[in-house]
Amino acid sequence: MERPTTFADARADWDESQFVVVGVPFDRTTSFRPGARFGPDSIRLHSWNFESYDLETGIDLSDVPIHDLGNAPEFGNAADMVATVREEIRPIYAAGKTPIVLGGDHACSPPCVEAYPTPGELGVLYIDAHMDFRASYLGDSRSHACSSRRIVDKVGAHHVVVLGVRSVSKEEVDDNRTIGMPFITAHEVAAEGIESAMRRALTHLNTERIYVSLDIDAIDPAYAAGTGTPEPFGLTPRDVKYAIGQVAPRLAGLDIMEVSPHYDNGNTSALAARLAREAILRSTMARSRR
Ligand SMILES: [Mn+2]
Repeated sequence: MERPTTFADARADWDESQFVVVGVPFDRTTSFRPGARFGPDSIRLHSWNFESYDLETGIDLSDVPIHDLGNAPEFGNAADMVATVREEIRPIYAAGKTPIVLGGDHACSPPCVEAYPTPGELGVLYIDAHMDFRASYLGDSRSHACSSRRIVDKVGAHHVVVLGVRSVSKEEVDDNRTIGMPFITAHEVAAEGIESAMRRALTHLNTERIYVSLDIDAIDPAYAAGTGTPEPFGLTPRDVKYAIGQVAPRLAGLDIMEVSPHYDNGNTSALAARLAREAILRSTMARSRR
């Protein structure tokens, strides 16, 4: 049996791999309850819960070339982390592979986007309970409260859609009046349905490739309690599964952030692992049809 310290079914070596799992055990910018640094290994552990065969797609993940690079090294401050993660992710894109990044707090996402070779051509679906649109938070422009703002800096406001948001400061709303980053609230998703919401999201994200950044707190705390800043009235796991499926044919990369296992009975880590597997499955299915 494989070491359960790797992501399940990650048997491929680097050269033959198509998907590359990377953990970023960093939570120094967490604004409420800490612990997301333990997310990557907990998600890996729970990934072994699942059958390698997927009933819906007919794909066996043991046939999909997945490589696990392990965790990025220890970090100092957020700026150190950003510089290190950029360098970890850059060769994955350069080799034509798809990064699957496990966090870590949401500060770990912008460097994964910044590492993309042509960020001006990349769309980003930013799934989160929070807008994360502060220019700076507590003196740190690399705080997890600023992550969508940093991504907008890199790819442009018209190439980012925030999905599932329901918590935002007045300043963020005011700033966005001039910047114009599109967002779809969790309340809108509940009212119109995820199919309609994703049609609207993909109207904005008319790029060839799309990166998905998933803050697990986008999903309702009833399903995903193991996170640092739980926010009621969230998306369902099926909403997010559907969103990932819609983006998968154009998937450039995926991250899953803010899983904080010490507030969890295991279900949040299991859900995160399953959604990472869903992205790999749906992307693989889309490739096989090309
Ligand atoms: Mn959040």
